[in-house]
Amino acid sequence: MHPTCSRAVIVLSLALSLWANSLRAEEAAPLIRLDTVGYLPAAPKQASIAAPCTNFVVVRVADGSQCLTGAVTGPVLNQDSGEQLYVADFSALRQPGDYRLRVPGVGDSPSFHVAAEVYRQPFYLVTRGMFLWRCGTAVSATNHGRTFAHAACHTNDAWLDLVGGGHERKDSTKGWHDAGDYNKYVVNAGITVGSMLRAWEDFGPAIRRVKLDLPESGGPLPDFLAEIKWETDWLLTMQFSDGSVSHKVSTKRFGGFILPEREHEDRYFAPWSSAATADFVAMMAETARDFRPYDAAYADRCLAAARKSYAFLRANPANHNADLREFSTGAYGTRDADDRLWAAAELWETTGDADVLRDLETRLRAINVSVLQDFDWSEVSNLGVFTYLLSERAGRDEALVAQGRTNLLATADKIVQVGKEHGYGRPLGSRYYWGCNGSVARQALILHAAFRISPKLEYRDTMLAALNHLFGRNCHGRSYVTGLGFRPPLHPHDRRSGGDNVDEPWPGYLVGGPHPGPADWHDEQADYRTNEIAINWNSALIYALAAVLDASAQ
Ligand code: 9MR
Ligand code: ZN
Repeated sequence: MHPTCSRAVIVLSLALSLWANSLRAEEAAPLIRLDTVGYLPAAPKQASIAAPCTNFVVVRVADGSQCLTGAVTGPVLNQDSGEQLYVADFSALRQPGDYRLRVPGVGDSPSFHVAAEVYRQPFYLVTRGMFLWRCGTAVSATNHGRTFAHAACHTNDAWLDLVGGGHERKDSTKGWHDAGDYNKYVVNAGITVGSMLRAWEDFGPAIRRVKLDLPESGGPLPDFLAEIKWETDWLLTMQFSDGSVSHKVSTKRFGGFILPEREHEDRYFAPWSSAATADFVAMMAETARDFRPYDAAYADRCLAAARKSYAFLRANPANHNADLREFSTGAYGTRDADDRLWAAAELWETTGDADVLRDLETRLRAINVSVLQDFDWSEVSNLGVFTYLLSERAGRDEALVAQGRTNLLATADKIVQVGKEHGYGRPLGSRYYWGCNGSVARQALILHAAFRISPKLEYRDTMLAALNHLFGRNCHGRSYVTGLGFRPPLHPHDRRSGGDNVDEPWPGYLVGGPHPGPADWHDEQADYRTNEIAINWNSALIYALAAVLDASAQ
């Protein structure tokens, strides 16, 4: 090699290695891991520190002044990550402001807020995420000076070819895109709408105080319900004339990373499934009662749709999975027992129908009114169990209610315990799977249901711990929500974020989270297993944030 040339190679490789080092340095997780969004004034406040240390100082961002000092505890081995972790408890910090945690010998943490409204803007952003997922219309939002927008998309939904309708179209526009992909799936709508309506029923007054700046704002519906209606309007199009419900509207294959209005592949109604039909009943029954005060005609329409599909299910009691062989997009295949239980619970709660109550209680007995520690789209029995246990209707089997309450409290206590034992306060412990971040957030539904029958502070504290974890008290030391907190995901598996020209991802989205181990999260667009976003996970975070919106209710 020519000497000049070899010198050039050396210089180049030196430059490359420096660049690689700086990249690595930038990618190293901060060693002080805490909620980088922030804390309510009266909330417990803890950081996990992954380096030897003895004491900590809380400093004000504004002037560097010290406002609290303390000794750390530990180290304790965190089983799932294998790290020796120290804990700084700075719960005594109650004064609103912007702070950092300084740990001598380790460094400064990312900054965080303490404020009564600390979760208000996150709630706004994450709920606006649902608006930005709207299909069939143009959407636009500005965050931190950047505008995220797309034109009206998928306005031709959808073809009936695969459901015996010939090469014809029937309207199935509106709804939310499911996730990083643009398809629309009824089963995943189930847990999503179910979690959001539960939030409305549990925290409606606090939610109403947050203006969502929707096209419908100022109209007859509260903003939050107007957003949900975009989805339920679409769901109504998924019901066939016999009462069965199509499993999804989808392209046959996943499309590319382009904005949705550029996707022109044919989209088809999939055949019916009993799980989708049951979830439809539950959602429509719940929508009917929650919308009734604002739009009685819509409530009537939803209730009629729910009754019709419920009658279909009673006449067709066997589990029926949709034939999806034409598709390679999301399957959301699931057995229907839990969905049927949820359907009966919501229809009974809305109507008080004794026959539906009998069906419900038979199903509750079959599962011993058990309450699961975590749940997502494939396991919705908890939603039905909570509706039953928290109902004010007469006529329930009191022994069953007592059993259910005992189970609920035992599960909530277990979640509290698991969170306490985890090095990052993660109430899901060491369970890591596809979408586990959503399940961490969704534990707030269980904890709040328990809180309603036994108002223990530790149920609230564990909900907050779940938020702390998702916003940075985790082994990455980063926020898992786009546009929020410290070093949030920049490359989520999201076709809009990958298909526009904006240098940041669309904001307000919780990524699925690490698995199979806590360190296995990669902020890369290609990593759909850990870095995708989805309506069901966001809905859980919406619930968890709604639960703590109103700090005065703590
Ligand atoms: O959330 C779903 C997860 O539980 C499954 O394990 C996974 C594989 O079937 O699918 C996930 O759902 C995806 C869906 O199938 C298509 N849209 C994106 C969803 C989130 O990754
Ligand atoms: Zn669309």
